Amino acid sequence: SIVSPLLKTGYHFQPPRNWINDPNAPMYYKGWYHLFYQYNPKGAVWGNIVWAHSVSRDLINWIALEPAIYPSIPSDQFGCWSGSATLLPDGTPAITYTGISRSDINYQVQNVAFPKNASDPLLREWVKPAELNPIAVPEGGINATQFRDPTTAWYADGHWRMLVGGVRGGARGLAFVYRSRDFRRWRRARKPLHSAATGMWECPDFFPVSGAGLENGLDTSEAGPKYVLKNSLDLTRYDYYTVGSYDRRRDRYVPDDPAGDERRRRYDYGNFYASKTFYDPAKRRRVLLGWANESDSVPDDKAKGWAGIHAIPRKIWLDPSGKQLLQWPVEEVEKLRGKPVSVAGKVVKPGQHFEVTGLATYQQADVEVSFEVSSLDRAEPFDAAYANDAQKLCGVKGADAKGGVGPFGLWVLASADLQEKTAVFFRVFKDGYGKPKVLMCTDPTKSSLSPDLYKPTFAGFVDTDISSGKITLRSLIDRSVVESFGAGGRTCILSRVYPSIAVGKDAHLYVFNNGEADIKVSHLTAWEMKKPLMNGA
Ligand code: DQQ
Repeated sequence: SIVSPLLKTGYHFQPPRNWINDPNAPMYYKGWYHLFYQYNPKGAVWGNIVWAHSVSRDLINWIALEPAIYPSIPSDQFGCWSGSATLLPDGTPAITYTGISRSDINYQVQNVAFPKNASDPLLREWVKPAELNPIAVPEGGINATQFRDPTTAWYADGHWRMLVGGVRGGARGLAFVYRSRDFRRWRRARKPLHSAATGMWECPDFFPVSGAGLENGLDTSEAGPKYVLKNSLDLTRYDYYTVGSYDRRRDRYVPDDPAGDERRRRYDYGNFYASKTFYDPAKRRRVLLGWANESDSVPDDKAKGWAGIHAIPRKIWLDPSGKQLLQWPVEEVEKLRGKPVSVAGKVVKPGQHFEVTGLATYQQADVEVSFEVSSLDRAEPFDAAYANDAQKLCGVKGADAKGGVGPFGLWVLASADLQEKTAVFFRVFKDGYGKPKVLMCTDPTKSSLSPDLYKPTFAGFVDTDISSGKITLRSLIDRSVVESFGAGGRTCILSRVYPSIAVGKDAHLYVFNNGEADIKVSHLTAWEMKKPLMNGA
């Protein structure tokens, strides 16, 4: 293989081998975090899907258990696809998930499973009551091949509700609402919770959030001042969300922004899909988990023997503006921080860069930087043609394209000769009214000399006030993944890269400035990251 086995991530969630995709049914139960995930026990490509199962005390150290949900009844005999957990009023969990009941057309139905022994905090065994399953079938004209991924249910006014993703007329993505009094018999509501002209919705997620700027999470059944609806668009393979209101009587959701479904945001502007949140009562927070696919080739995945990781769990809450979410790696990841090095008050002149030194390697590191731009005067004019396409803009103006204010940021997983480097950076423009517009990018076009890699440039705009000149960046570097949080988690970008030289001790870290304005690194700290327990790997 051209891709080195040394690129296997260390502190991002993954099993020792084989294919993984969506996180399923995350929950906190009797002192343990449970995470199930779509898994192929037989290889490093998608197929033979079962629910693998891991448990953790801290969302960072993981212990692998036996697969929990696997084909065993007629209504899941050809696959156990994604689903969610709901904690019932007596404290026991229920899992709802999609089963494939016919192999010829991937016929999809929804099933329910309960713990065999609810007093086992590890929830090792699950039963699927024959008299209940399937709990929902694609009746009434529903497209049976596009009907999946039940959400965590919530309770209101005497009824449970849960969503199932689907599509109408081939083009209108939607979230069906199912209601139940007893969590056993479910009935579809006539109208979906919401729909939009986006194509199929996979893995919907719907949850209340506390008021603007409040960090505490809400249980899925609590009434929130605001709600978030997320769906994973099969067409683009990205996760989108809107913030809005939920009418509990009518079971309808309305985005706050009238153009909400067109102006929807992404959790992550990089490689991040099929995500799901859960409420963590232990720390009163809502946590987001997501899947990041590989971007090397399928033959490489087979040769490596593994494919797919999960992003670092992120705490999420509503931004003070109320318009978007903020995301931040769960605080527990900081337990992995080893030796730090710091830089303070260092100015980077136009066209200059410097290396951050002092750690043995920068292949697994947590880096936090505060930048200060000397002046915004030289910001380039913003071309409104890119208003809805940050990624295209960054494709045109990559890390090496000289600018006014920026591009400035980090070169991570860089070789000493800079032949290989992944750039994570900002670039500031000025719109027609002279208002600064901030772009955040990850440019992996120089990340590897290896052939046959998919190296998309990823980018998002950052809704932050940069008039003071200040902006922060955090990057979690883990061998073949770079997960970055701009401006305190306003814009996030996860990117997979596969360096061929910038591996092991040859992975370096630099700060660069390709703009015309001086940039000051007010503070930078980089920590070596230790390896947690990772499913026995
Ligand atoms: N992955 C599952 C589906 C889901 C898709 C199958 C999203 O349930 O729609 O592995 O990645």
